[in-house]
Amino acid sequence: MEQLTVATTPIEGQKPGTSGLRKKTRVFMQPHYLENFVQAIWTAIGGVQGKTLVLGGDGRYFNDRAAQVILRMAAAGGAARVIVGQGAILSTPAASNLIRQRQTDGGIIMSASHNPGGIDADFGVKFNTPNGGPAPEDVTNRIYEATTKLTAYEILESQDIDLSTLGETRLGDMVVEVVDPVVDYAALMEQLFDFDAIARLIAGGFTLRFDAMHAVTGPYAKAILEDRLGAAPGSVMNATPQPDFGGGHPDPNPIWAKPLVDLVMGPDAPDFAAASDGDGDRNMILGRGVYVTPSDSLAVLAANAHLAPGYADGLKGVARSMPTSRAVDRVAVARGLDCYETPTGWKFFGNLLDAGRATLCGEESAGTGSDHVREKDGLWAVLLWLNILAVTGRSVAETMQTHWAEFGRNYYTRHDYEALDKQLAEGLMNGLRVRLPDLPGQVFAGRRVAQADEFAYDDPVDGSHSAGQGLRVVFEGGARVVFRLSGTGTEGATLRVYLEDFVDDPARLDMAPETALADVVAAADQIAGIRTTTGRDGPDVTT
Ligand code: VG1
Ligand code: CO
Repeated sequence: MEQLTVATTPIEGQKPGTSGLRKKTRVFMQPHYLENFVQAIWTAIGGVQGKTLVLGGDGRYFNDRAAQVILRMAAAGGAARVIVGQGAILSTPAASNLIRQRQTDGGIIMSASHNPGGIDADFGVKFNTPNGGPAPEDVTNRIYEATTKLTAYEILESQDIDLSTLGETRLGDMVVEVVDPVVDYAALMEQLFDFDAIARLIAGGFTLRFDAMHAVTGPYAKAILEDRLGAAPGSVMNATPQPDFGGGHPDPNPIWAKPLVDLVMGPDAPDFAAASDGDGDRNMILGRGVYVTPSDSLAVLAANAHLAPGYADGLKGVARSMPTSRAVDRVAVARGLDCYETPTGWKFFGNLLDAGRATLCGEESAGTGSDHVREKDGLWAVLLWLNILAVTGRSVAETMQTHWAEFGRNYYTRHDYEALDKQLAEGLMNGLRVRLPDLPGQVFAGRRVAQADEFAYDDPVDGSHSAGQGLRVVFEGGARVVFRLSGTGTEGATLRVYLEDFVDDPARLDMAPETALADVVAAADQIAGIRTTTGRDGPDVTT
């Protein structure tokens, strides 16, 4: 086998966003594109000589080809071993688990998460550090810097490696170890949760549905929910991963998982339903007649996690991303827990988890997780919910009523304006940024602004500073609007508007969120001039 040094030049725009580098698949398929980025990762981590890495992805189009390239480049860089999920498949949390469990030097996850897959859709590559978590900003900055200076990359010339058979093979001097993607992850779940209690609940007639959305969690959910916990065959829907996710967006929210939401709102509703995303790190929780907003789900899990064996000793603290509703803060206050507010993106939770300051973390974008891995974890959230329901004997609806009665309710919704012209979206944000100091005291749609600022984060563990993390406007009485541009989109710009209001009047806990938040929505539009600037009548996606 020959080792090649291929001359290349820097490719513009290889800057990792909220979660790795995401681009159109065809962009990734351009000559040198993937290779350049992988070489930049190697540079940023001081090379891969003698190192052990984990590799896997969500199975989307180009996953298999990219895996072969990454393996050849790891071998060329002198890596000792790469642990690969069979078929180059690993869910993001399973990859995080393997990186930690096998004490590796990190790993590469091939995914564009909830973005659609296919040759005309999206692809992505992300590096995770030895703690199992997404590379923090200093590493992603180094990766980006390396992409701007590349002159060559190293790759081994070889035939494709067979990734369909479990066991060890060699690529040059490097060992390629193909592992079952599900086994270790399922074993971890069994340690954290009372599988017997959940199995008894299900045996007693409790029904559930899990929508894998033709994405990576199908095999995981079937193995755990159906095979181990006894859910009826077929409880896991859309269970076979497909390179284009069946043509849909593998995004577990009421828009893209509408059939599941319709099911729980209809006459044949199961007791519990859930969905996960392309790479298995997100979750949506539903019960008969109810959709649980992700921010509420985080709060419920924080309030009840001690009911599961893995968390029986209580929580060290909780953390949420800034735009996530402050429902979990109320639980933290009531239970005497530290509560951290971080920028958007799981990479910001890593230090808090490593330092033992937080046990549970969550984001409004349907991400919840704990210190069991260093990624958010969709199936984990589903199992924690099931464990809690098994212990309390309550339905999902009763769980929410009980929670709101105790802690009050943070009504919450997010409005996304997608594929906006980039300059226009940046102009809107810049215009608003300069007006922030003038907002306090002004009244919009009957709401008086108490405070307005741009969020920045000082990491309490390593002291790193992250600026420009979203514009927030807080109103008297506790309502809040946050404006942010997405860092995962691959087309133009996506404006996210996060809307929240707190209510603890027992008579007002049962409103429709769009009613409860109507004037906050109106205030947000007046403040930012969204309709006039974008020319849009309303958001493309409401979650
Ligand atoms: C979005 C979400 C963020 C999440 C990120 C990655 O980022 O808002 O909360 O961590 O996606 O999730 P942005 O920058 O587009 O708002 V995943 O499941 O796509 O890896
Ligand atoms: Co994801």
